[in-house]
Amino acid sequence: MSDSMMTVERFIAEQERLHPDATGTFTDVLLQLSLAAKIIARSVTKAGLVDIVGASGAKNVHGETVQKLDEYADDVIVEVVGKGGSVCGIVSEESERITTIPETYEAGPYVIAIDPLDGSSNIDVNISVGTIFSIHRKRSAGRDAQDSDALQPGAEQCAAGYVHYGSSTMMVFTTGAGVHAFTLDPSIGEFLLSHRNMKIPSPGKRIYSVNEGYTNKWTSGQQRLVERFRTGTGEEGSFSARYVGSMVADFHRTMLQGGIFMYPGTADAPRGKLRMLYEVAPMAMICEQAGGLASDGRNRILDIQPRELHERVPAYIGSPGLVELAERYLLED
Ligand code: P6P
Repeated sequence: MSDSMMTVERFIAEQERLHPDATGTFTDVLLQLSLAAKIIARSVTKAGLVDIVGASGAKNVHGETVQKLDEYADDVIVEVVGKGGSVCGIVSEESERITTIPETYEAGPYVIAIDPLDGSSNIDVNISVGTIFSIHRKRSAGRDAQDSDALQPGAEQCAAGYVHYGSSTMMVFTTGAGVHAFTLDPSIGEFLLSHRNMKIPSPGKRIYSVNEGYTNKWTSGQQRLVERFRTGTGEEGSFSARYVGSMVADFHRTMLQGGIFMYPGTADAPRGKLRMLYEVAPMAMICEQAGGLASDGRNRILDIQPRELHERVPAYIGSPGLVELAERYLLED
C-alpha cells in the first residue's frame, strides 16, 4: 500500500505486529488520541464560527485565563481516552491533580500527560495551536495511577506526539521507532501518512526561535548567544528570527527546517515557562528520535527526573550543532 493511502490506524497496527508481546492496549491509546485530535480539530478550525472562542473566565493551575477551547479540548481527551479502558491516569495542564479513571470504567496500564491546547492565547488571532501528549507505562501497584507514574524521566516515555492545528491538521508522533507524521484529509476524516521517518535537518536552516522581549532578564550567556544569532557574527553566519509564540508551531517548523527553539530561564522565572511533563519532555523525545538534541541548557532533557507534575524547565531544542552551541554559552554563566 502506498503511503498516501496509509491511515494512522493501519500504520499503528503494522507497528504493533513488530511487537509479538503487544496486547493492543498501547495501540488503543494512540488511536483514541487520534480520534480526540479529529474532534478537537473540528472545533479549532471553526473557532471563529462557534461560541467557544474567547476566554471562559476560568483560571488554570498557573493563574492563566483559560480559553473556552482549552477546556473543550481537555474534556474531549478525558472523555475519549479516559473512558477508553487503556489508561489509569491523565495529567493535564488544565488540572492541578492527576485525573484517575472512575470505577465504572476499565483502567489500563498507561498514564498520559497532555497539554490539550497549547498556544491557546493565539486562538483569537487565528494563529496555529496544538495538542501535545506523552505516554508512560504505569509503574505503581494498584488500579489507579499515582503521581509517580507520571513523574518518570522523559527517556522512559513509551510514546510522545503532538497535533498541529495549522494550515492543515497534522498528527506527529514517535513510539521510539522514528518520527512519523499524518495529515488529516477532512474529506474522508482520516489521518494519512505524509512524512515517514522525519529527520530534523542538520545543520538545517539557520533559524533561531525565542521571545527576545525577555532579553534584559536573561543570563549573560543567553544574551551573548542570541546576540551571535541576531548579528550573524559567528562562524555559522547570519540567521533568521522566527517566533510564533505557539510551541507546537515553532517546534514543527524546527522539525521541518532545522534551527533552534529556545525558552530560556529569566531572572523572574529561572526555570522558564514551559512544563516538563506535557510540553518539553514529549518534544524532546520527538526531536531526539528525529536526530536532534533537547537540553535544559546544561542537561539532556530526557535524563532529568521530574519532581512535580507541573514543573517548568528551560528548553533548547533543535539541530544538534545549535543546541551544543547554546550549551557552550550557558556553561559560561
Ligand atoms: P511567551 C503558549 O502559551 C506557550 O505555552 C507555548 O506554546 C509558547 O511557546 C510559549 O507559551 C510562549 O510564551 O512568553 O513567549 O508568550
